[in-house]
Amino acid sequence: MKNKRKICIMGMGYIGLPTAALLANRDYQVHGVDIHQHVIDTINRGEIHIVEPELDTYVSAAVQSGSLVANIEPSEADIFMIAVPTPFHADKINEITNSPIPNVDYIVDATKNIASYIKPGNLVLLESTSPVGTTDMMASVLKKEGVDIDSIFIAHSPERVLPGHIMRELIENDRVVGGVNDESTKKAAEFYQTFVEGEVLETTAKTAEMAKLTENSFRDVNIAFANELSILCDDMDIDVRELISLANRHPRVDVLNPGCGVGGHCISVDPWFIVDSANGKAKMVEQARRTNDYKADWVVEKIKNKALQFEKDNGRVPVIACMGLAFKPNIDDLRESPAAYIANELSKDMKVVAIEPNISTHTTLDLVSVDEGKKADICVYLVAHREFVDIKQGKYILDFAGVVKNV
Ligand code: SAJ
Repeated sequence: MKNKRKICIMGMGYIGLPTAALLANRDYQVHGVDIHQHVIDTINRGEIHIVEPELDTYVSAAVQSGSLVANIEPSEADIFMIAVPTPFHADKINEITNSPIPNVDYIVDATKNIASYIKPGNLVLLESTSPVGTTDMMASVLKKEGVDIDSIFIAHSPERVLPGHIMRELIENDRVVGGVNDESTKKAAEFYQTFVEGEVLETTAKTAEMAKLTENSFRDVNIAFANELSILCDDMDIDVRELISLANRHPRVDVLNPGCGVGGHCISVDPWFIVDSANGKAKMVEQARRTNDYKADWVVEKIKNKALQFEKDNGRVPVIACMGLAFKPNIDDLRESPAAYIANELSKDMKVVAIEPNISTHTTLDLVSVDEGKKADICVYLVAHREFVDIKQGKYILDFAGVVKNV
């Protein structure tokens, strides 16, 4: 058997696991690391702990062939990849912009964890979406841990795959790669070229970091425009989806879809990384974030008003069915989900049932089936899951997800 290149991937989440499974099926020997023992056990059984089309097939094949092994500890490798979350600090706020502060502690911890396994000639990659300067910071952490950073290669290549299409996009998307120096950029680009069919675009680490934040902020700003339009149209009694489909017939206009807010661990988070470091200069990026967050509160108010109307008409408080909790259609991911936020807010003082076909339990909400949900007094569409199509229209239906046509 020929010698496979070894890769140690830190973080077996939405990016780390698909990447590990793909590479293990592409002639790499993969060592996957996670801090949760149940994640390790699940992967080593050839199973998955997240919902992502095709991922199960890749993981079970990789584990069966022995080319993917998960462990709580890192191991020696030719390539190290860090794909851990970058959340916010729970207890700190940027006082200039009154905005959340990115928390890169998981990156620092993962970097410290791999330090003693690194040997000259190794390539260390950061894939986590990160504030500008994080790759350089990672290099200084390695240096402090005693790694001779002049003898290794360090680069950032932000992941940019769309949940729901990860296995395809990992291969097909163009990839931005930026090293802490030219040699690192070259080494990292060579690695990505072994499995990426899109173009591998070389730049610096800082530009690569900012490119990723730019992509998600671009989308956030454009969704904020759609969400603002939906609020204006509601006042004007105009169907916003009809309006947008008409405006989009202009050859240079492409308005996105309004929804109940913006969620997920990417678009609702990453723009704050720009705001945090911009000293009040990232005005449009900041306003988009606030508009998209406000949309969820606006939806809560709309539902409460509908409930009052029901009570007036029927002399009793309604049961409200929240259709969808995930942050977008046809996934099980509830991270930063505006739909889950809305259902939780309503359940504080109203009778709420939740319908989320992609999960089986919820800690705070009462989950019922799609058919049960349809029997509720008020049906609120928060996410356009495929199970929700062809739903009846009615007086007590609110559609924030574009499920019901011409309500
Ligand atoms: N949304 C709308 N209206 C739209 C499109 C999306 O309200 O027209 C909402 C969704 O419902 C969801 C949120 O925006 O709540 C984000 O969904 P998304 O599908 O736009 O994006 P994500 O968060 O699943 O993935 C994004 C992608 N980035 C871009 O498209 C620029 C993906 O390529 C990134 O890899 C990913 O973030 C990431 O990991 O950063």
